[in-house]
Amino acid sequence: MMKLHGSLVSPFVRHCRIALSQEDLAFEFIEVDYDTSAKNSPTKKVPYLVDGDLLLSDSRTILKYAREKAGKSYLEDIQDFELFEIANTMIDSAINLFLLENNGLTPDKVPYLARQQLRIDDGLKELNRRIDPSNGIQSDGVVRCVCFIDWAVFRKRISIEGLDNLIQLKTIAAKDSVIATTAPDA
Ligand SMILES: N[C@@H](CCC(=O)N[C@@H](CS)C(=O)NCC(=O)O)C(=O)O
Repeated sequence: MMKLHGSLVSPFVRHCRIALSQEDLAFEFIEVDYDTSAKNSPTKKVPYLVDGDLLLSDSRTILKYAREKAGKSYLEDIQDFELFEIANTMIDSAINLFLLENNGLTPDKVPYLARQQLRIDDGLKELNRRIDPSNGIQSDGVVRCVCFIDWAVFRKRISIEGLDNLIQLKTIAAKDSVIATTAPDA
C-alpha cells in the first residue's frame, strides 16, 4: 500500500490526503518529524510518498500521480493551473515567514521578508478576485486555495475579513466531508 509521510497540519500534505481520498486510493498516513523527513526525502520536506520502489518528494508530483492513477487529468486548465501556482507561491512565502519567525527573523528586520509578506497580502486580493464560490471546489487550483486559507487562518498568518469569496469558500470547504476531515483544526 502507498505510504504518505507528513504532518497533519501541513497544507501541502493536506492537499495530498484530500486527492488520495477523493480518488479512493488506499494509503497509509505516517506522521513524521523534521529529523525523519531530513533523512528520508531528498528535499527534506513533507509530504513524501512511497509506493513500492517509487519515491515522490513534492506534493505536486504526488497529486499528479494520484489524479492520473485514477484516470483523471491534472491541472489541465491554464487558469486553474495559474490559480494553483499563485496559491502555492503564497503557501511557500507564508511557511517561510512562519519558520523564520521561530528563528527570530521578521519582516521588520529583513527587507526580503517584507516582500514575502506583501506577496501574501496582495495575493489574497488576487485569490478573492479569481475564486467564484458558486462553482464549488471542483479543481486542484481551488483545493490549493482552501489548503492555504485554512492553514494560514489556523496559524493566524492572515485575515480574510472583507474578502467575501474567500469567506464563502472556507464555509463550503467546511461542509465537504473529505475536505473537512483533513482540516488543520479537525
Ligand atoms: N514544494 C513542496 C513544499 C513542501 C513544504 O514546504 N513542506 C514543509 C511543511 S508544510 C516542510 O516540510 N518544511 C521543512 C523545511 O523547509 O525544511 C511541496 O509542494 O511538497
